[in-house]
Amino acid sequence: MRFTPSGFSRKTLVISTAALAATALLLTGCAGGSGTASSTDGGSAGGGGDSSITVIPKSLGNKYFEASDKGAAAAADELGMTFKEVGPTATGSADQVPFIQTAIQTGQKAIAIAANDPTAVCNDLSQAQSQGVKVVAYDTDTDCRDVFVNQATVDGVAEGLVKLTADHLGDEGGTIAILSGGANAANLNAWVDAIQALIKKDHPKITVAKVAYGDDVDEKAYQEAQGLMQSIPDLKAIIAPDTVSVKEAAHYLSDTPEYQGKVWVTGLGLPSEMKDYVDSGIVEQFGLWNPEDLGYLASYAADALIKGDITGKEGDTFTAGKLGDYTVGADGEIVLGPLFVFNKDNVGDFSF
Ligand code: RAM
Repeated sequence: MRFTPSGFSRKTLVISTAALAATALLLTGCAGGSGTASSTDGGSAGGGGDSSITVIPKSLGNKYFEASDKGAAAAADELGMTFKEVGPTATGSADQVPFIQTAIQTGQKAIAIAANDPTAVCNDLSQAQSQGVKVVAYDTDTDCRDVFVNQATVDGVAEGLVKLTADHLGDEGGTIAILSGGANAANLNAWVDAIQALIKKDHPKITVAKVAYGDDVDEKAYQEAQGLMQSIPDLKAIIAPDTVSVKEAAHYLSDTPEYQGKVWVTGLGLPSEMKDYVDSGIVEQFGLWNPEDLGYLASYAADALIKGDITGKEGDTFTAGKLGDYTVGADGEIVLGPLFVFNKDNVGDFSF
C-alpha cells in the first residue's frame, strides 16, 4: 500500500507549510463568478523554471482540498514548477470558469481542476487545450482533459462503503439514506450510482430511502442530515461519500442524543475532521485515501504531460516522485490506489 500514516518527510512538511502560508494570503482579489474568492501564488513553494501549474479545487475552504493542494504544491516544488491555487468559495457549476480563463491569459503550462460540474467547464478547458495548456482532472473527472487522476476506482469506493454498512446492519438489513455533496459532481454521482447498484444486486434487505445533497457547505449538509433523520422514521444508517457531508451528519448526530445508537453514519471523511466523532463513539468507521498524495500525483502527471513523457494514451508510464511509477489506464485514467478504512485504532495516525 502506497501511503504512510501521517508520513511526510520533514523536508516536504517545510514546503507544504510554505504553500499553506501562501494559501493563508487568500481573499485578496476577485475574478468573477458568484462565490468567487481569490488566488494565491505558491511561487515560494517552487518555480524558477518556466513550468507552471494552476490548481483549481471544487472550492476554497474545504479542508479536503487544502490537503490535496498542499500535496500538489509540494510536488510542484520538487519539480521546479510555479504553483498557484485559485478557486471559488461556492460549488456552483460555472464558478470555476473565470479561474480557467485567468490561467489561460497568464500563460500557465498546466491546469489541474476538480470540476464541480464536468460539462460546465468544458468549453473553457478545451480553449486552454487548444492553446497548448495541459489539463489534468483530479479528484473528479471532466469531459475535456488530457488525463484524470482518480483517487480510487468507483467500484472500490462503493464496495468499501457498502461493506462497512452491510456489516454493521447485519442479516436483517434496513432502511438507509445517502447524503452526497454537490449534485453535479461527477465523482459523487458515480459513487452514489455504484453504491445503489451494488446494494440492489447484493443486499436485497437494504433499502435506500433517499439521496440528499449537502453541496459541500457545512450548514446545508447539517440541515440535510437533520432532514433525513427526522423524516425517515426507520432510518438505520447514512452513507455520506463526501468529506463535508459525513462530518456534518456526525455533527448533527452528536448534537441529537435521540438518534445516537439508532442511526449509524459512515462515508468518506478526513481523519483530522472525524477523530473526535470516532473517539466519542458517534462514528465507528469511514474511508478515504491520502488527499495530499492525490494532489502530489496530479502535479507529477501535469509535469509529465508538459514534458511530453505522457500524452494520456493508455499504457503511458511516468514516475511520480516518492509515490513511484504509474501507468495511464483506459480513457486516460490514473488511479492513486485503494480505499483505506479508518477506525478508532488508526484515526489518530494521520495529519490530513
Ligand atoms: C469532498 C468533495 C471531494 C470528494 C471528497 C470525498 O471533499 O466532494 O470531491 O472527493 O469529499
